[in-house]
Amino acid sequence: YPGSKDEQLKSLEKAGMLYRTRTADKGKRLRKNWTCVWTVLEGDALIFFKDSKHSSSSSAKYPSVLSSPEFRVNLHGASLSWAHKDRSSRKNVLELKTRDGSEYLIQHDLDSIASMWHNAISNRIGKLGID
Ligand code: I3P
Repeated sequence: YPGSKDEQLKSLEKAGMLYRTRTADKGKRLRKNWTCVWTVLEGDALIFFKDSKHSSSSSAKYPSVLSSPEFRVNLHGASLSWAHKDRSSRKNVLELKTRDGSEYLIQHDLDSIASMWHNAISNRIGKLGID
């Protein structure tokens, strides 16, 4: 019902195209592989979809061509910050670290869009944290 926690979380859902690379998997460093991915912030997760070909023009939150997400990142206990300049030569890079030691860089050339994701994800992490 309106005003409930579920309702509040739903109103904060975001989706869009982002550049993303994973830089660590449970503490193990990985070689960067920047990919443009359809990204959805939903509930306690940030979901990255593999196939972006048909997603940008779709108004659907989940592009219908996609069967399963590539990565579902659990935001419980995660931390998000603007990446230090030495982490990437790209602009507007966000660094997301999960509780299990995985790390992702997410990036968008437009300051406004990068800031929107920064605010939305930090907000979400904050809301999950006080449960
Ligand atoms: C990497 C690739 C990445 C770059 C990374 C390079 O080389 O050029 O785009 O990250 O820089 O190592 P390769 O394709 O050979 O793996 P940025 O675009 O984020 O700068 P890094 O080693 O400084 O992370």
